[in-house]
Amino acid sequence: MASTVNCGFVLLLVTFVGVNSECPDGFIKHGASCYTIPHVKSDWSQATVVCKEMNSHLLEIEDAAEESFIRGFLSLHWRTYSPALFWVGGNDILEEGYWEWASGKTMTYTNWDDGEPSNGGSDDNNEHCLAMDQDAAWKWHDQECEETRYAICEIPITAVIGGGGNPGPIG
Ligand SMILES: [Ca+2]
Ligand SMILES: [Ca+2]
Repeated sequence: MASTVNCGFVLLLVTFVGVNSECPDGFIKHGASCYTIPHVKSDWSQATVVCKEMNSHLLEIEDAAEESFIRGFLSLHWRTYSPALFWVGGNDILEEGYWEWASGKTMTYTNWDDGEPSNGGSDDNNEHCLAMDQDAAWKWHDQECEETRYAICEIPITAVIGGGGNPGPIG
């Protein structure tokens, strides 16, 4: 009787601690999200799939604090990526000049580099995906979605708590 009660208590404790303080393996926590950059290069569309396969989505930068964290992360780790070019979830694929996140959320915070988004200039008109590159000091650029970059992936903590990926201990 007593051991059954203890077992239940321990399981509850493990579950509680797990959902509140842990990101999935390989992700690091900042604010209300977990982040990772897999060492996998692809075009922008495939980058959304790379994140989805890790139960995450392509990064959505929602304020200066989040961008500051990402820039710090990139500044520490960009040398392990070659070339140091990265995809973020922003795009104007559906309607030129209307930038939104891959989830469909409206983009409320932006930090475009001077002259960006350029849409490739008057000759090309084909840049619809948001990139953060080391050679642009991480300032936002629109680039051709077919180019090859690394995906920056994000999981909101609420999604981790909500589960879907992790069934937890078997009772
Ligand atoms: Ca565009
Ligand atoms: Ca551009």
